[in-house]
Amino acid sequence: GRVVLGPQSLVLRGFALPMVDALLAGVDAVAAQAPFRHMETPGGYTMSVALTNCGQLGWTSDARGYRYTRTDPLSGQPWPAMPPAFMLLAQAAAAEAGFPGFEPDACLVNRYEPGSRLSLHQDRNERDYGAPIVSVSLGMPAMFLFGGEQRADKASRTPLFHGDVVVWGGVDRLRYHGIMPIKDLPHPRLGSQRINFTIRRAG
Ligand code: MD5
Ligand code: FE
Repeated sequence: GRVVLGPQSLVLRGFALPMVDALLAGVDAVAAQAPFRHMETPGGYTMSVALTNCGQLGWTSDARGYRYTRTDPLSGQPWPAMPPAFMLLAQAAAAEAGFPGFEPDACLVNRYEPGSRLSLHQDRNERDYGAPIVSVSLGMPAMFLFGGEQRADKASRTPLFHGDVVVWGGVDRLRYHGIMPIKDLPHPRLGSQRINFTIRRAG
């Protein structure tokens, strides 16, 4: 089913389930080339979420700030190519949500362990806010927080489950959002972790 989060954002429940095998193989291939790591924030904290990237551009955080780079700072090599299954799924979900012609060039892959969280933030390092962001959730469930355009705006809570796909765009693109600390509810396939990847047009 579909759950409306906002005027131009939508949860597609279970949309990724038919492709889970290919998606997990893609995550493993990406992580083999560009391992998950805990990045530093400009404020001096270490992120509780481990992340990596694939595609032409990858998101990085360090003491200097947040930005997209063409190479992995750990290896100096280009980020791994975006697995075809990621691209196909993202384009199908975007079209389904009313964003035809999505041409992503970046994918940020997050790995959560019990207790990992992502505090309220906006995604504003991409060049063109006209393109949507497509997010895929795998493994343990999470409680997604969805606020407004101001940090202080009240946030709604929506659970996200294995196989759910969310599409954000248009007027909802710059809304604050986050993930509550993950509870340890081991998943039959992925154990005590949650994988989320977000497919974007960054450049
Ligand atoms: C996650 N990831 O589940 C979360 C939520 C991120 C991030 O927030 O930046 O990697 S996926 C939700 C999301 C992503 C991008 C934009 C918006 C929501 N949004 O505009 O609300 O790991
Ligand atoms: Fe985000």
